[in-house]
Amino acid sequence: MRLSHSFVPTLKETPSEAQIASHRLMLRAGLVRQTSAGIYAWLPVGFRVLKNIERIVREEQNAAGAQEILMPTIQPAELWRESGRYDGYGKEMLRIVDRHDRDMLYGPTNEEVVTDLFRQSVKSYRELPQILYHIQWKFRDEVRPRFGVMRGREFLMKDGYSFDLDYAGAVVSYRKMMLTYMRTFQRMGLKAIPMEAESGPIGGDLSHEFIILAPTGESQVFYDAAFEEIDYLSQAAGGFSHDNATDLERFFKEMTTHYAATDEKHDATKWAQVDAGRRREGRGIEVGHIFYFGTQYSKPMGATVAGPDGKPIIPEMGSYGIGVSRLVGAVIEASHDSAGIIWPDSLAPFKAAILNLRLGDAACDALCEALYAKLGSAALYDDREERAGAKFADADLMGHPWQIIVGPRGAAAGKVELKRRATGERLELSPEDALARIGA
Ligand code: 5CA
Repeated sequence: MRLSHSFVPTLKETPSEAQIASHRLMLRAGLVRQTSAGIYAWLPVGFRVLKNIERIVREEQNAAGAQEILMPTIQPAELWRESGRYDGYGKEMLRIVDRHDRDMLYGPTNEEVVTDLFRQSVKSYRELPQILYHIQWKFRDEVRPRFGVMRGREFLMKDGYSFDLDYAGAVVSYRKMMLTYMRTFQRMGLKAIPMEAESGPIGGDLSHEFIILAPTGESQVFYDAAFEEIDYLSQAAGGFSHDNATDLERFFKEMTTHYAATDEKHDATKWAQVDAGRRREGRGIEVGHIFYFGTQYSKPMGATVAGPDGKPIIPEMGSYGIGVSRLVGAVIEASHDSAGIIWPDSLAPFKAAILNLRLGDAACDALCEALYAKLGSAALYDDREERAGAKFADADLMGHPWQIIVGPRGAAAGKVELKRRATGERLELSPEDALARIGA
């Protein structure tokens, strides 16, 4: 993308409405703009990050055998009357009446719709287990939308739903999703910790939140540093496979043996038993939440499959959420400095920025164009008529993992400067070596 002709409205001033770093940085770096309270438009740079998060979530869901579908945002109230949640859900639900006076709603979550899909089509025990997921916009009319996309009213969620024949099967699905989540967050450069949680309006009796540490988190959390030492992606000995119930059991045991709790569930006596050097405490942001709720929806909605003896079986269900749009803010909370965002390589909107420090200088222009031709959509080419200082500041603000800096002296000698945003390290290199180093 050429910055001179792109829709990247960066701000020099700190927007006064933003209370936390990620919200300020998302507005300043031109990732999003608010349309109304808690509702945001995603601009090209923010949209790229959102798509990168989606891609990792999708790859890991698919690898675990979950099947992607796309359910509607608008749902009929009828289904929520069947499950018994329509009246109780309260003011957080956006209720809509259509031209035929039918009660509709903008989905805050999809347990009812997915259970309805399932009961229409799945008839035999032989078809189970199944996990279905989608990545779709939700609406919750939060009392206090705040912190930008972290607590929005409209937000993007990955929500998955599992159907099993019995409790033992449901536990395997639950553990499989838990491992899938740990992998997903690790690929995003995040240390997410699973913590036992209340199940709230989703219901059920087994639930875990996935929490990352950041000073602006909404709850106080406590955990054993042992969680940070585990490599969830490793396939080597000691690693975990989600295709194997024994591995999943060992994994779940590991996740539930080490201490981890939010302030709601904190137990000071157990905490005191954790080795002092391994105690980690701070504010936490919830980036995912999983639930096992048995037949809470399948039973009232009459979803059954025929068992081996022809008798109906009511499937055991769970649901699994990841806050896709919240993660954009959460990652920035976990990874920024006073100059701006520091994107992890896996989520960066652009792998590299090319900074042309002397637009109009024949050597600078030629070198930048050649680099841009090589990098294509992986690069943001800063070809604006701006001072070098402004280009440096914007590149740091936007947080590209790499900056390729092209000035007239270097260009004349066939050299560029390569800067790594995370460490500040700078090297003078040939353009070929710079490209090789960033893996292009
Ligand atoms: N049906 C279940 C799981 S699929 C469910 O809705 N779970 S949830 O309510 O916990 O939401 C899942 C995730 O969505 C949360 O962990 C959080 O990361 C994200 N989320 C929830 N509310 C908001 C919000 N108002 N703004 C941004 N993200 C949110």
